[in-house]
Amino acid sequence: MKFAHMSDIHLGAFREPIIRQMERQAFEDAVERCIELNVDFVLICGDIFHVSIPDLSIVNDTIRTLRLLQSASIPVYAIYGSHDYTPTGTSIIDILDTAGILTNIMKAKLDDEGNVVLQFVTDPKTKAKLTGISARRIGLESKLYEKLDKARLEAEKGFKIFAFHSGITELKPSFLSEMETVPISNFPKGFNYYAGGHIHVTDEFEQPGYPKIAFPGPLFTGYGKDIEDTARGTKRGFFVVDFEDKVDHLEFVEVKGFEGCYLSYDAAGKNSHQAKRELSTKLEELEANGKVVIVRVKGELAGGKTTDINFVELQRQLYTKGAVYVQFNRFGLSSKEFEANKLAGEDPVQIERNLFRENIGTVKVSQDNLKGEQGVHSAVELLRATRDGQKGGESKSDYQRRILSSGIEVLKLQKEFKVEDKDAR
Ligand SMILES: [Mn+2]
Repeated sequence: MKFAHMSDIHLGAFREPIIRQMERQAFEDAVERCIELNVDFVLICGDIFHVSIPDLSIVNDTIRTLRLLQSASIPVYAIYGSHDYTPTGTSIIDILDTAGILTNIMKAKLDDEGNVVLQFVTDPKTKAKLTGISARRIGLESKLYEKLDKARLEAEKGFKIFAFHSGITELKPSFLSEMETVPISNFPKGFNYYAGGHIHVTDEFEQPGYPKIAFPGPLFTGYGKDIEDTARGTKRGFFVVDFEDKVDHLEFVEVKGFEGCYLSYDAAGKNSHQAKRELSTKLEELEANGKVVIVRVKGELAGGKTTDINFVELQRQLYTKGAVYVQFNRFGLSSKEFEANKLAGEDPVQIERNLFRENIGTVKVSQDNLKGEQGVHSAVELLRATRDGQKGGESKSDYQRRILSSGIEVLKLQKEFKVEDKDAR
């Protein structure tokens, strides 16, 4: 018996049509591989979509792809990720669950003492038992782990899979040191397989009491750093897990989303015009045809402004050479003469958090949850809530109401604040 374990597909992460097409194709390729490999079921551990209410065209394509599995009688099990979870309202994952396209395996209840009791979903064919914990608002799922009735889960017999969408404190990669994580001891022991999501690095681990913990990493790419890593040769894909009464074998199945090409250029000590000329020469030497080209430019210019380097022109140069998509990563570029507003960090969440952290002291409010580190949290969450754009077909007033209520929820203002509902009157 075998199942596929994938996560962090991030459908809809890119705006550019060409990358969007690759993203869609990568997911379709993955599904087709699952069918060829004759897996018994597919488990997706969160972030299927990049946002909780994606564009309908993306939903439509995704359903079409997932229907291929349905036609092949391969069930799909899933949990929410941090991206496709919504604190208010209904997530697209709920809709797919209701439509029978996939099964959300997080079935949680609270008992009288406030403990979190999880139910198992049994796969009809293999009798594998699945349960897990979806991601919640940043860090909130760690509270669920603390209140988890582990003994009940541990007592259950059979082949058991625990799905989660969180980092594990003991297994956190160094570049994600800022990320909130859950200590391994808060996971129930003795499951046969711990199916992870959220960490965008492919890896597998063994810990005492936790025989196999695996993160497939993004199937395609989610953030800027992902696409850079892929362009540099990091393999993307998913795991296929062979099992009987325990895991026999774990195999990584590669899904090639695109051919990549990467250049890192250090402008340190050059003036802006030298840097521009040199960079242009180096780009000319790249084999860019048919490839996704990622260029990282860093270092402190000895003279001139960073804006003297015309990146639009350099981009055009690569497109002329046949590149399918070009991205310049230049947050590491600065100038001795002109101090640009520069923010350090690898992933967007970290950059945003650093920016809020630098400025939280200037915010004068009475609520404790808006001050200090908690205020930083609230700000990150509020930004995430308000970033969600108006959907096709959603009226302006519905959109305003949705964003307003997400904002109120994030800032924990429900009790003191009433939404004016002009249309309802
Ligand atoms: Mn993700």
